[in-house]
Amino acid sequence: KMRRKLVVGNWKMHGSHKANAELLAGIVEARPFGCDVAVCVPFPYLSETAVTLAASDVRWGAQDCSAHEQGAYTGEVSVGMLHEFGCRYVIVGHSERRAYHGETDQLVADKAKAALARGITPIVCVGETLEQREAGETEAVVKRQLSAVIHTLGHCAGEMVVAYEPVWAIGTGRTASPEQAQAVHAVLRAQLRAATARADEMQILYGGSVKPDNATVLFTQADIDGGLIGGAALKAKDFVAICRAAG
Ligand code: G2H
Repeated sequence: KMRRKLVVGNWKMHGSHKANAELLAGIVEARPFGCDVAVCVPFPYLSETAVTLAASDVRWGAQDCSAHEQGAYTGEVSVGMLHEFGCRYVIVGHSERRAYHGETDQLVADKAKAALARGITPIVCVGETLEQREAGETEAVVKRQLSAVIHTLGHCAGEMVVAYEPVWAIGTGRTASPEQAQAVHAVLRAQLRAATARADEMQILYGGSVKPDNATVLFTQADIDGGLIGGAALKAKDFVAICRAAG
């Protein structure tokens, strides 16, 4: 397989100056990994993260962005601002944003487009709830979510990273089996192939309770090109082990 793997830590709303310094030092010291590695940190910590990682090949990014360029949007952060802090990636459409902040497929797509316009790679999250899986709607749901992004990005669709995160596996300790995950990744890859000639070079990440002890088997699936890591990205030891599993 020619695709390089990518492991992204999604810190969510965790961190402190002290904890970040330890975590980032632990990651930097453990290099090289043989895969692409990034951390997506809370906005206030972008500055220190950029300084700490600048001389390394570890990349960084944010966990959300505004779809707007600038303006009267209190509390929002623009992709221009992320660009000034050297962000390589921004997560968009994480299920927590969709669920708790009412983000629609179209808003997620608009955020992805705004990111690419600034040269920042959007990590577009898709995934079904437990209810949807049990109703047999998994394929339809993830296809609908990805379709909005594909249409909005147009000829740039090949430049995004996609993350499949089954909502029922997020932070629950319940992971999709490698076969379940691979099946959905194959569906997403097929959908991307219909949209862009770059589909076979694109990274499709799996997210949802990835840990050091399940990472290897997940990452050896044909269409799983790495992971989006939440809880296990908060401890250098675990995150490093997952990066090694991908490398
Ligand atoms: C899914 C994942 C990271 P966790 O949200 O995006 O979190 O690994 O804690 O399930």
